[in-house]
Amino acid sequence: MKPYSNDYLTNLNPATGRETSQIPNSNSDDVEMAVNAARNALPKWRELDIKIRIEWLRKIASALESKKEYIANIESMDTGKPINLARRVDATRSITNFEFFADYASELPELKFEMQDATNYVVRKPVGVVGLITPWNLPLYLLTWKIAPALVMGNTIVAKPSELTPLTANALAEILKEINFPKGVFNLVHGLGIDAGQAIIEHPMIKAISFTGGTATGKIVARTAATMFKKLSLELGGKNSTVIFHDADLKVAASGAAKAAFTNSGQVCLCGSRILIDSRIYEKFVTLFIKEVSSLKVGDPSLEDTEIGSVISHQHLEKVMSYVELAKQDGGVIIHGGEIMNMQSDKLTSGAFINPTVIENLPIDSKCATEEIFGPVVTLHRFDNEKQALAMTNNTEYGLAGSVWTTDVKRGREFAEQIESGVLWVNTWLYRDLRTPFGGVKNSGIGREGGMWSLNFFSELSNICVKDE
Ligand code: TXE
Repeated sequence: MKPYSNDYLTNLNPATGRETSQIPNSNSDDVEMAVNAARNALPKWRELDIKIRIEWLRKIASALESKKEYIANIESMDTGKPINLARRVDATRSITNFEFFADYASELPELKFEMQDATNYVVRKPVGVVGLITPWNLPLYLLTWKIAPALVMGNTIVAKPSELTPLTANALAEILKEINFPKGVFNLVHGLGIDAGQAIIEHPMIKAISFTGGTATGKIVARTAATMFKKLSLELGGKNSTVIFHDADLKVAASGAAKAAFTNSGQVCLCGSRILIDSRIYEKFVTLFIKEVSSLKVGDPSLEDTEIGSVISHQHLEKVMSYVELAKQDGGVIIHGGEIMNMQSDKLTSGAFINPTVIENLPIDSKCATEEIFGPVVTLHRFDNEKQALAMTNNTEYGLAGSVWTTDVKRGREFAEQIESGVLWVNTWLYRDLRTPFGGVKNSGIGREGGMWSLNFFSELSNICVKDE
């Protein structure tokens, strides 16, 4: 769609540095047009029987399924993540998001509360036109995680993906056209956060904002949306701990900790970027952990056996490497990686590759151990007892996720319950049941997504109390 500004942004493949596309640099005029389309489509869409909307979710899922390989390829191209990760995680979960909310919404219980002489009927209505703003790390996965519940609850949408990763959102919009999805129900706007993004946040007709991205941006979004009394869901940054107790199965824990640290080059808000290890098994664990990290294949994301691709951009690479430099100044000892990787193949010489980096000997309150780096960098820390481990785990301004590794699962669960975070795992990581509440506390955001929490966010509940005759 030609933007009013007639201005375009160049989109790059971060692994090769090559241009992949020109995307509209849309502004508030384009957002106005998108909101009008959403508003005009709302009456018909919201009046549809929910069963019809559920059928549409299933049609979208099967259309995505038929294009899964294409989706995986362009997601890998747009983000620099390995093709097998884009297929196994991003493309697969994007399809599952539609299937899950179709199933979940078809089992919605009727909400009724009986009194002695009256009955309360709870009616669920759509919010109206909703704004979805998403980041570059899991582009289609996080966008569809919002689209599916928003649609099934009868809302119409204005969505803006990150300007760094527009391709799969665009592909979804094309697919919706191909399956004759009702016009105006889903409206995609590309462009910068400060222009198109800000215009979405500010638009008075947009009644709810679901945002996933950085904490700093989350603050800006909240400032605007809160005073307009918009419903607001903020999924922000994280600085999550991986806690290794002395009785853990160290081989399993080392493999789990490496996955939690370096999946998607550490660019997942749930990544375990600070590893807290019982002193008694520190050396044994670190040896096993470094063996896992050294075996990770960093390379061309388009190759099936690549496990670590590029980071999202050179700008982000500079940010991540600035933390590595800082770590050295703070007395950190780099025991793996720590350098930008100059890839051999010509195709990748302009890519943004960082060798998975492991740093020890840093104080637990150092910047690298408490600020979100959002790259393939982890810090290792010792603890002598559970009390100390808990204090270390909770001493960040974030509160999103964490994992605990121990063969005493009762103790592991009790420890996890004391962590000030929203999403915790014991002896696993990123193992997800979509019915569960997902989200964080402190600077990791407000609200929860998933199952009933998503449906409640994207609907307004009214209670009708009827007195018995
Ligand atoms: O997020 P941004 P980015 C963290 C991580 C990362 C940082 C920045 O620390 O380094 O956030 O990542 C739009 N009004 N996470 O650049 O800048 C923007 O265009 C309205 C954690 O992705 O917050 C994009 O579409 N919108 C996170 C979206 O907000 C605005 C995952 C996110 O951009 C805006 C990704 C504005 N003023 C990054 N400014 C997680 N929790 O998963 C920007 N945007």
